[in-house]
Amino acid sequence: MSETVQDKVDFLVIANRLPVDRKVDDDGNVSWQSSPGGLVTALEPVMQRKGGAWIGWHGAPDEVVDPFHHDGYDIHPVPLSAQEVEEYYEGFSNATLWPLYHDCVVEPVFHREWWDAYQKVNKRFAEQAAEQAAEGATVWVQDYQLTLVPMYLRQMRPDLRIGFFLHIPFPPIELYSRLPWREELVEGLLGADLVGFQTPGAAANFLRLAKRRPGVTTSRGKAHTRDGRDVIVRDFPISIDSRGFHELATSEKVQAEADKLREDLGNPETIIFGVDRLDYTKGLRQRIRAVGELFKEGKLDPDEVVFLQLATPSRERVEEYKILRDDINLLVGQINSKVGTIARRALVYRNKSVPRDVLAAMYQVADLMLVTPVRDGMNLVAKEYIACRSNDDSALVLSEFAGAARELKQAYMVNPYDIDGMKATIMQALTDSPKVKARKMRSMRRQVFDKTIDVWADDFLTELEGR
Ligand code: GDG
Repeated sequence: MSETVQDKVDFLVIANRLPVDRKVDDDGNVSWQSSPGGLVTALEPVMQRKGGAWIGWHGAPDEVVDPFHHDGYDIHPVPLSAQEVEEYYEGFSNATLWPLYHDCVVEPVFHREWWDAYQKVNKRFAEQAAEQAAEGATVWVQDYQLTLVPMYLRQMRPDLRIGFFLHIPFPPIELYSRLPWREELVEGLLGADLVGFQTPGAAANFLRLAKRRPGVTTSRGKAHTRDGRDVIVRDFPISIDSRGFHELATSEKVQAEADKLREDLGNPETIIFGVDRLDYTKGLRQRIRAVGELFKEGKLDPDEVVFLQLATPSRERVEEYKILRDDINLLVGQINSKVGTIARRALVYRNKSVPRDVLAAMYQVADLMLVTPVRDGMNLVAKEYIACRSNDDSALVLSEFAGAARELKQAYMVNPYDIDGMKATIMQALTDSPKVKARKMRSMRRQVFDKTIDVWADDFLTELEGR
């Protein structure tokens, strides 16, 4: 395959961010390295096979970066100004749509200037794709930052096959209807041939809204548009590179890392673990409160049990995230001042990201995994734990409000708003017999190793290209 950027391609992915991170060495030489996300792992082989291109922002404002060839496919960086990052990304995407789509767990903020920027940037992404796509190409648009792209792209290039996948929940009509631009976003998605969601419930919520558009009718899993097209609407639950995670977690390097980690934590009998982006949708306040109370009440003994919580910094310039960070720091401080000792803390809280092998080691040592979002599209952490942890004497506590709860039915299910219920379930997960836990783990492992990220990508593209 050629090493130069192609003029036109048959397969394009459009996402807010590129799948590569820039590295600058000591001599100032610039190189780009694949960012190790699930989406990249799933789509790289597809793009290499089809000769594809990825369109997205490279992460630095006010800078134009020329397209380049990377690892078998083309990269087309889309420039964003500092003001656009503030208004389109931090504003409309992360302070309007993100909370609105997560059941308004914090109040969504509506600003007309943010909406203007959102439209402008979505148009730019669509224009870039229209330029790069060969006749009849397949274009796969990712996530809530780019909801208008299918509509713009169809106006520019009706010959394309356009798919859209939403990684986050899609809210019920009663909440969605607050959005001043609710019609426009529904029209945006109806520009696609296929709209995928994480769960059937999200797909049903969208179909209910589509049906309200003038001239649009719906029938099982389809919206029929004014211009006579059928838009398929259904769920495609996303997954992970299960084998890749398992191999990493059982490698010698990670085993050594796991031994070191256990030692660093003071070789406790039981390790409880949580890992999330520091986001208010992840239920951290409730989770930390529940575990803190169990320590305070003496149900968990700090001489035997450690709760390790990793919270990866996220969206730090958005107001609600600053508030959350301060709240959690305070809560952790309060708990640790009452239980445990300075030498041995009950709650080990780390507010920084770790390399993937360290994360795999954390999954490996975790006897109990807590995944308790108040709302989550899927939640990959739950699946990663199942793929990495090889000991059968393990348990996953999972919120019923995560998309993953539909598939990981054998998890210990909780309602994160019910702190007493969550405490009781955590204790049950810790004290159930090894036989019960082993049965649950085996069943969830089957699920996670059967339905991998490749299956997800294949399902979506087969449906899209079969049209
Ligand atoms: C959105 C939706 C949906 C976290 N800390 C570190 C680290 N991570 C990795 C995890 C996992 C990923 O980040 C988080 O994925 P989630 O699915 O849990 O959550 P979101 O970021 O909110 O993702 C979600 C997902 O899209 C996919 O469609 O499931 O519902 O909200 O992979 O492992 N990775 C490393 N170090 C860390 O410190 N290396």
